[in-house]
Amino acid sequence: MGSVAALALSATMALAADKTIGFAQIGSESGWRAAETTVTKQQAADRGLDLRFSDAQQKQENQIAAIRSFIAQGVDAILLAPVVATGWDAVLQEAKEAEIPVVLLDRQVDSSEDLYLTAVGSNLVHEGEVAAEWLIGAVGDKPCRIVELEGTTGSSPAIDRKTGFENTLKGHDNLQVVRSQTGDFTRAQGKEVMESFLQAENGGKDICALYAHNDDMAVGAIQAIKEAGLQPGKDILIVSIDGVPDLFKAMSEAEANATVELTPNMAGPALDALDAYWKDGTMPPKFIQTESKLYTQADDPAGEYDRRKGLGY
Ligand code: GZL
Repeated sequence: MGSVAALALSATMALAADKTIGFAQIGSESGWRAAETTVTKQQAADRGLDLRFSDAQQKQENQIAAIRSFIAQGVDAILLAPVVATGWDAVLQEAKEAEIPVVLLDRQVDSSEDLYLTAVGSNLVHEGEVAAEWLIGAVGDKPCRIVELEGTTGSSPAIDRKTGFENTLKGHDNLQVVRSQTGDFTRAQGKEVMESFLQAENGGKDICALYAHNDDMAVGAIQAIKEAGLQPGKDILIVSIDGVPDLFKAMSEAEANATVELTPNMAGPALDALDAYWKDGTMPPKFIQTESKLYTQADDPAGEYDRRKGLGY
């Protein structure tokens, strides 16, 4: 690295080195969430930042308490992955009054934009559209009864991924969502709800496809489908979102069909925006969008599994 670049890096490190960040994480409900935590801690360490971490066990009240604690500690910035979209106005107002910038990661809030510096995330509606477009292509004009495993009730991914999927199905009357229920983004609940869908739908014989708002619920559902004596990926097509290693493993065994990738590295763009803001007051855009890429069985799922399995999922 040239001396100028080294100087710039050390200047950034020096700038960041005395900064403290509070990270109010949702929990560890999915492989993707675990990877986001791993990557965020690494991104902070690479920048010489002091990261204080809180795991809210998927409870909003715990995240709010963590934010208040970070404010009391006088941190320089707060990262928040908001478990649900509503109920943040008061605590975000307190952070604003304490002049502590808040950056949202991977989910959105209904609060006014002036209560956070920026939000880093995917286009959640588009993810639902990509999943629906794949299924429309896979099914053609065959009748297809779809069951849907929704994410955490009231979370922006659950709301937006449902919207994108169902809007895209409009006009394709042969495809119909016949049952939809939350599995709270977890494998265990994905399996449990899928068992009830199978029971309600003639042992699963009347189900053509599963749309799961994340891969972990899909992996749980795959287990339930196999226990019901059916072949996931064949008897019941499976499309989901995240791109975690175990979904690629299932695809490599033809037990799943497609996933829309969600990068676990939301912290990189978030910390870059904070660096620029601290350096000279640069205001980032209110939304920094990450990529959404579709992977199917044609995209070397075994290789993708090998590439991803060590990345903290
Ligand atoms: C989406 C993110 C979701 C993941 C799930 O941006 O909030 O939360 O898709 C995780 O795996 O639980």
